[in-house]
Amino acid sequence: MEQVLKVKGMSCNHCKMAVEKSLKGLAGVENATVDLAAGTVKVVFEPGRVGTGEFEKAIDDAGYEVVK
Ligand SMILES: [Cu+2]
Repeated sequence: MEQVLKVKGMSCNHCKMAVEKSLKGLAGVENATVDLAAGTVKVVFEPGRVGTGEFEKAIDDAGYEVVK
C-alpha cells in the first residue's frame, strides 16, 4: 500500500535523507521517497503492521511536521 504525506520544512537533500531514513526505520515500511519540489513523501508499507500515526511520529522525531 502507498500513502503520500505532505511535510513542512524539508528544504535540501539533508532533509530528504533524514525523513526517508526515519520512515525506513519503521517495521513494515518497505520504502519512503521524498519529493523535495512537491514537499511530499511517498511511503510504501504493509497495512496492518504500520500506518499514518507511526509515519507522523517518525517524521516529527526527525524534526519535520506533517501537514494535514
Ligand atoms: Cu535540509
